[in-house]
Order: sequence, then C-alpha cells, then structure tokens
Amino acid sequence: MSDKHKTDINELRRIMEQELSSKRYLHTLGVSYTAACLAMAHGADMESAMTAGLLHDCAKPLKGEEQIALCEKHQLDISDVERLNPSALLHAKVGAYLAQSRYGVTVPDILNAIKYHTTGRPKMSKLEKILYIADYIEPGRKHVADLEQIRQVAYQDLDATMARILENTLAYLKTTDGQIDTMTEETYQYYKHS
Ligand code: DGI
Ligand code: FE
Ligand code: FE
Repeated sequence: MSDKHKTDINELRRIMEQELSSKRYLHTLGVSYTAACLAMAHGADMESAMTAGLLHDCAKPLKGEEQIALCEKHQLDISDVERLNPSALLHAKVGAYLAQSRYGVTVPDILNAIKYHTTGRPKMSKLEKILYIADYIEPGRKHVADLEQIRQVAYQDLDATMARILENTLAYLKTTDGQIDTMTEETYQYYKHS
C-alpha cells in the first residue's frame, strides 16, 4: 500500500467517524475491513475496496427529502421506487455522487460499487460484488437466515454469494411493505443460477 493511499484511507475514516452515527460508523468500519478481506481472497484492489466500504453509506445521515432535493439540484435521475423509498434506495446513488463531489473519489469502479451497493445490477464488476457482499456479511450485521454459510461461500464464489443474498433480500422484502426496485429483481435474475 502506498503512503498516499494510507493517508487517504485514514483521513476518510476520521471524516466518517465525524459524519456518521456511532452505530453507522461501526457498520461502515466492518464493511470496509470485510471488503478488504474479500479483495485479498479474490485478487481485487484492497485500497479501492476499503475506500468503497468507508464511503458506501455516506449519504445515510441525509433525510429522504434532502436526498431528493440534492438529486434534483444536480440532475440525478430518480425513479418512482427511489422517490418512495429514499432512505433505503436513494442513499446509494446520492452516496456515489458525494463520494465524487465531496470526497474526491475519481475511480469509476469505486463510484459504481457505491451506486449499486443496495440493488446490485447485472454483470457487476468484482469490486461491485465485493462491496455488495461486504455490506451484508460484515461482523456487526444483525443475524439473518443462513448468514454463516453465506459468509463462508463469500470467500469462495462471489456470483453464488450474490444469488444467495438476493434470494434472501427479495424474500425479506416480500414480507415488508417496501416496493421492490426492478434493478434488485433484474440482478437476482442475472445471478440466480450461479
Ligand atoms: O444501508 P444499509 O442498511 O447498510 O444496507 P443497504 O444499502 O444494502 O440496504 C438498505 C435496505 O434496502 C435493506 O433493508 C434492503 C433494502 N433493499 C434492497 N433492495 C431493495 C430494498 N428496499 C426496497 N424497498 N426495494 C428494493 O428493491
Ligand atoms: Fe447502504
Ligand atoms: Fe451499509
């Protein structure tokens, strides 16, 4: 790791500690280190994984209306489902925007990993899958069905892990009144036979 990256990552960590609630900050640290471990296991760039992990929920402190206002101000498209569920869905898109505009991230793969960390998308890059999975399996995550098995398979097969997580997420969403984003469904269709 170059010294420049070390500085950037330590600085981002300190900024996130200030910006996020202590609970969200602990989750963020968990995601960052878990993404680093998955990058080690799967031969991805570790600094990118840590940066994506540290910034993935940077828009969460903003209220739904603030996220919508920010999107309108900066001409970011909002789908109907995102407008109805801004806190669950829009924070990913707004997070990618802030990662670039406020925190100076320029690497498109990191920005896309943040943008798609909630719904996923078909044909994800290795880094995109690593962030999506790290968000679900980090050590502080509250227990969900099959979590131990999903954690194990995450270090062996990223596509199979995507399929397991999406299956669980869709089953969970069907028990809530949260609307399913077509992107979540499309991502599941793409990975389900992995
Ligand atoms: O931000 P986090 O809580 O760490 O996690 P996240 O960004 O992965 O997801 C936030 C929530 O969004 C989580 O409860 C799952 C949910 N979610 C994922 N796909 C969809 C969704 N919610 C709705 N309404 N529709 C979806 O398609
Ligand atoms: Fe999130
Ligand atoms: Fe998260």
